[in-house]
Amino acid sequence: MAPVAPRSGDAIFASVERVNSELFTLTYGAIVRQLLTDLEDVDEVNKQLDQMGYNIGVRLVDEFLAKSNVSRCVDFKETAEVIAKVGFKMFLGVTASVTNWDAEGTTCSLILEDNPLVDFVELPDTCQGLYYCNILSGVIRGALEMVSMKTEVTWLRDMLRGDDAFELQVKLLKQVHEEYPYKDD
Ligand code: MYR
Repeated sequence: MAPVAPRSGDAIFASVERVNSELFTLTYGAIVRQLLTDLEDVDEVNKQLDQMGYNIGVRLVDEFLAKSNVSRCVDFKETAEVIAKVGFKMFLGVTASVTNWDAEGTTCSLILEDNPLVDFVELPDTCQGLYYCNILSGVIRGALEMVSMKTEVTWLRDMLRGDDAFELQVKLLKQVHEEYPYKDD
C-alpha cells in the first residue's frame, strides 16, 4: 500500500477555509429559502434580506475597522475602493472592481465577477423577481451609515437573472462630516 503523505498546514487550512465557505453559502441559501416559504412574496423577501444585511452592516463595520487598520478615507472614491478591495475580501473572500463613476464622484458601481453566495444556486421561475444577494446591499448601506455616509445601494446586474456579472450601484446621498470637538494646542 502506498504511504499516505501528510498534508501540509497550508493544505489543511485551505481545505478548512473551503468547507467554511461552502457552509456559509449553503446556510445563506437555507435562510433565503426559509424566507420565501414564510413570506410567500419575493418583494418582501428582498426587503427582509436588505434589512438583515443592514443590521449586520452596522455591527460589522467595527470589526472591519479593527481588523483592517483602515483609517478615515479622504473621499467617497477611496471609501468605495476600500469596500471593494478590503471589505469584500475580508468578509466574502473575493474582491470587486469599482467603475462607472458619475461626474460628482458620488455614484459608482461595484462589479463582482465571482460571488460565493451564489455557488450551487439556480433560481426557479417562481423567484424571478428575487434579488438573491440583497443581504450584500444592506450590509454596505448599514456599514457606511456607521461611518456617517447615507447611501442608496441598488442591484444593476445580477448573474442569477442572466447578466454577465453582479453590479451594485452605490449612491452617496448625504455625508455628515464629523467635527473634532476641540482644538489641539
Ligand atoms: C472611512 O471612514 O472613510 C472608511 C470607511 C470604510 C468603510 C468600510 C465598510 C466595509 C464594508 C464591508 C462590506 C463587506 C461586504 C461583504
